[in-house]
Amino acid sequence: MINHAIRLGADVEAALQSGAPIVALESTIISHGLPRPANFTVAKEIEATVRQAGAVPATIGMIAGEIVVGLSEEEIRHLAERDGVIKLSVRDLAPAAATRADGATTVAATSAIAVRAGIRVFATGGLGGVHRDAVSTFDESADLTALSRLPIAIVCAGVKSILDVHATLERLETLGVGVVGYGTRRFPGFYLTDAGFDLDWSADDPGAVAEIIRAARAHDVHQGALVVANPLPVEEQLDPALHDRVLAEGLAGLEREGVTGKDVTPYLLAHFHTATEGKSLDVNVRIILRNADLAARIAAAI
Ligand code: PSU
Ligand code: MN
Repeated sequence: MINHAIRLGADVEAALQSGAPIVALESTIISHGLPRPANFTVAKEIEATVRQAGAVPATIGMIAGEIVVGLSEEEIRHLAERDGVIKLSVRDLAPAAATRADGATTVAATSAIAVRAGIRVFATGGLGGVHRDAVSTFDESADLTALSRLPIAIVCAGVKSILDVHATLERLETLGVGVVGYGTRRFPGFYLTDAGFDLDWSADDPGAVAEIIRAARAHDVHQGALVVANPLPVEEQLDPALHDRVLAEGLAGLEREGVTGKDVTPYLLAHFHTATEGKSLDVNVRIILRNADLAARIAAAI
């Protein structure tokens, strides 16, 4: 019989016991979102950023069938460098565990595991959402449904700009996921500062976000997640003309090469990273590090 208990890293276990701030981090961004060898370096930088801002990082993933909250450096290297690491959404966790797979957890799976472990703040790059051709493919990220039922604050630069952002915002509303702009009432567009849509709520500092989280906990009425949408400064965004051109090429490539389902997002991100000669990679890294820093400050302020 396999023991299927979730394993906590030593730092995470100590922080949970003492009530120290913790930030959950996903591993799909490492295995499927960023190219090698930058992915391993960036994963370490993300953790260092969280520590510098006063919280304990808990990178989440699966090693040989075991869910780990607080992967060690060697385990992160393993997920970053090995071929055959599986992209795991919530529904994949049990079959992957039963077959002792190595897997990287998406936003959906990472948030579900974090909440189970007692962690309530999470940092990533951009959320999954409704894909542009969803009217015919029904391709909508399980991130959305996971966030509809999980009490976690997720710091991100909005949803990935490869998606139908407007449809995704509508779905977030339907699913009851809270959205608050960090220092803005405009929804950010991941690589781009502004995706072109207004938000109803904003918060200007970590304390203001923490107050929203405290209110939600005290009420115990709203069960869904809080998306803290943290835009890149305009001078750091990807050039919008370059963005639109590369995205159009990438979408055409999906069609030509018959890419569907869970391969769509990794395909488009990889296309961006090669077609912009690394410019989108630099932007993606900036996004993640900024979000990791903010998430740690929010966790410390709660
Ligand atoms: N954000 C990034 N890079 C990524 C992802 C998010 O900056 O690679 C990953 C997350 O793990 C997210 C997943 O959950 O992409 C969404 O994939 P899909 O569209 O197949 O649900
Ligand atoms: Mn999908």
